[in-house]
Amino acid sequence: IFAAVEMAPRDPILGLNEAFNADTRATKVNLGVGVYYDDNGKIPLLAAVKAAEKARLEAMPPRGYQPIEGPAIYGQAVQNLLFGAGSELTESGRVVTAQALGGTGALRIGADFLHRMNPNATVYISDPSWENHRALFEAAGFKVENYPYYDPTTRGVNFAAMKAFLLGLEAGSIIVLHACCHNPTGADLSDAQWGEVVEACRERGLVPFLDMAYQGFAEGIDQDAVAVNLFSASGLQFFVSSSFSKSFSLYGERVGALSIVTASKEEAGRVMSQLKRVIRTNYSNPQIHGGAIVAAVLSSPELRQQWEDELAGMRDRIRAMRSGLVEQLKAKGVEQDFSFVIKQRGMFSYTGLSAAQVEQLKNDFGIYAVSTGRICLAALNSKNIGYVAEAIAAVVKG
Ligand code: PLP
Ligand code: TYF
Repeated sequence: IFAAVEMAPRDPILGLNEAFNADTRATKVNLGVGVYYDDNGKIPLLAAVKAAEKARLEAMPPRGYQPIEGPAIYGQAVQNLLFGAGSELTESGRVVTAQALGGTGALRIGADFLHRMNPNATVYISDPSWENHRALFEAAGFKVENYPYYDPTTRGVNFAAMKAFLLGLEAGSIIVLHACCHNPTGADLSDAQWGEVVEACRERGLVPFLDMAYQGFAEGIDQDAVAVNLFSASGLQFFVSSSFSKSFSLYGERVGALSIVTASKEEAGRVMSQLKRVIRTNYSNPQIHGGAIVAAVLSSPELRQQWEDELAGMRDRIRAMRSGLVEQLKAKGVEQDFSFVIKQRGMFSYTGLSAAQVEQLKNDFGIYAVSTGRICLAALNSKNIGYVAEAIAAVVKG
């Protein structure tokens, strides 16, 4: 049966973990995968999560099947985060939300649903984008192309090229947009540019798919929802995938959601019926635990406040690591200007390090980064930042 099965390539990011784990050097640092570590290098268990989990364990609830789309309290909590509690959209019944297996699962049920509707549409992702976007939409059956995004000379977005490209697309094209904290570059659109993207989507009849995997990691919950808010105000229909892997530090619980903004309550009913069909044929209904914790935190005013404070703590620590790295590189005599690292948002920086320099970081220092030069700032801490700065200084000075 398996004689002709070829070896598949490893995921370029998750594959790094295997190499990192096999490395026996005590000073090794994993700047590859996008995971938030605290200053002790540990993945935190948030106090708000701990409190909600404790209450659940004490209640010992039965474990029946969930509704296909997850419980209503979860969908409501997700909508409040994205669109604002009491907003026109959340009240209108025009939005459908389904719990999903992380942000990846949300993207995938969205992709499967879209493919049933319009299998011939092309999906456009940013150049560059999260490694899994292309593979995921291709696996759902779509043709996937890039739209212009990052400009290595300015280390920002080439917005003129992006906009011109969008304005040239065929109606019905699906455009995947990073709602905030662009992965891998850390370069986001300005609010005004988001407004222009919304108008381009309207003008060309595009299908916007916002990927929100880092809400709260740039400026704050509401501030990071600018793109979602502008699309909401436009009256257009669009998709949003949410991930709580990072913002709740619940990676392995696989908690996320897909929200689809439709034109009317009646349309929402039809859309949900089809989305449920997609979910049923994939995994039937979502798991209970992680979603129940997120819903409990978001629907308790005290826990929600505690979570927002903890999220702000993660955000501030990443920012401190950004400025710390820039300072230390300067202190180690690096002449190249790295101040762009401070302006980038979210967990990542596109450092401009070449694949050869990344290889040298690994071989000579046991520091693992993605071959594109992407590093995860959230893996730096007060103990390893000096070592990492010294290593980067060594490789850039050649
Ligand atoms: N989208 C982007 C842009 C991401 O960086 C990630 C990271 O994991 C995801 C989606 C997937 O989220 P999850 O880990 O919740 O599946
Ligand atoms: O980009 C990252 O590092 C995170 C984690 O297939 C991740 O988004 C990476 C690859 C992957 C799934 C998650």
